[in-house]
Amino acid sequence: MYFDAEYECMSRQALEQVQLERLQSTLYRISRNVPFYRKKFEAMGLDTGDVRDLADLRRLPFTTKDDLRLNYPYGMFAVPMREVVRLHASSGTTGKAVVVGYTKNDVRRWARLAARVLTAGGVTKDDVVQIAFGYGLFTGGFGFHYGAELLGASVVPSSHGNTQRQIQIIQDYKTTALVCTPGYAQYLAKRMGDAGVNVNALTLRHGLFGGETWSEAMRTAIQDGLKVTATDNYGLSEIMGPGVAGECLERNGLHLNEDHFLAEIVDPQTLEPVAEGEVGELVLTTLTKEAFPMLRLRTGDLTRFLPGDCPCGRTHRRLDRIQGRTDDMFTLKGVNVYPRQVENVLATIEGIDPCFQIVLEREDGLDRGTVLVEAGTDEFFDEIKKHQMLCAEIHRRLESVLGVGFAVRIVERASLFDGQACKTRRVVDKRTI
Ligand code: DLL
Repeated sequence: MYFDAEYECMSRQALEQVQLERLQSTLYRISRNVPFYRKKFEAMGLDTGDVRDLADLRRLPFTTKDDLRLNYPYGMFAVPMREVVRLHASSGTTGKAVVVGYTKNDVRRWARLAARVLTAGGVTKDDVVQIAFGYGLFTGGFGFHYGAELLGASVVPSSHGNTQRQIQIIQDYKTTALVCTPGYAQYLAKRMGDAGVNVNALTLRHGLFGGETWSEAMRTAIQDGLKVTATDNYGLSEIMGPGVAGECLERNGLHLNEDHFLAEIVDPQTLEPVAEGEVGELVLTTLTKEAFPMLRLRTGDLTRFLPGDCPCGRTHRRLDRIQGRTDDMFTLKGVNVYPRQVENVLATIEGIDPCFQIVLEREDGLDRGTVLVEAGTDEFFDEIKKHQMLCAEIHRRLESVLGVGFAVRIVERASLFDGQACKTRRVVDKRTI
């Protein structure tokens, strides 16, 4: 089953023609409307009209997350605000988020691409789709919501959290498709097991999971635990949100929606393309985005193109699972976190030293993050009341900036910092996936 057979199963030749036309029109628009790109083109002596071949993409400048930070909030928008109908945001590399905008057409296309991913994962109009991604600035909830509605499925916008209620909804509303992070799916399976829920009696059939790294072992555990087909899907706010790439029921890699996004895999050091099939940094160019077009965005995600055709009939190339990051970003419960954001928050708080460590653990399928910080003085460490208040304050500030909660532990002076430098690794990820 395809949502958009004409495009999803296009011949390579026809696809490349569509890509080139869309790239040219994107370049024309951004060179007129986005000063950031116009200046770059001028500095490189590049006339966008000279891009006559997809291979010319390599002559175009990259966009980095720092570029987005410097253009906060609306500097990269290619349309006036009166044409923007939706805003979302995701973590930037420091305290500032990356704000992304959508025109009416962008929202419409986004729904179509999310519908493609849902269809590829087995969802039809007959499904009851429970979306347990956060609804808000995060793109996961709304992105899938509009896609599932467009398909004609019955959408349950349960949003994230409140696991007991999620389980009750699965049982009572007869959910057939579950959409959330793989970590949360695993946790749901565990909680259902603990509560003695008979999973075989549930109506669940399909699970579509994304937003964070996972593994084949986790796929097997979720498929067994929830009795669903578990497919991976990938996306990022800067490019659109979910709907960029998704697995079909063959579960052998993520079909990239190549008629809307051009992908390159480059060596993160040299920025040259890696050899076919090798792992490198995924670089994406949007071909149809109006409000927030991106040229050669360095995603920071490491992956590779998978060889061969897929038996499903889709001709779009497949990406392997995301295998890691080129930078120190990590995801906790699907939320992206940069250690520099934590550092920036801690720097605003008195009574602690700047050295910190983030410990990530997974217990019973549920991810937990703890921030260890050093007390500023010894006396302080002994005053329990003050100590608790400080922990609560750090927790509150971190949660409000990062959008995800961390436990906070204040540790004795000099346990992390030796007077010269931090003695410990900043992020200790003990989660096994
Ligand atoms: O996570 C969009 C999304 C929502 C995708 C729901 C899929 C499902 P951001 O918050 O901007 O957007 O985070 C994007 O998350 O660069 C990856 O590092 C990571 N990520 C997203 N999907 C996957 C995945 C959404 N399937 C960042 N596997 C990306 C591994 C993923 N990492």
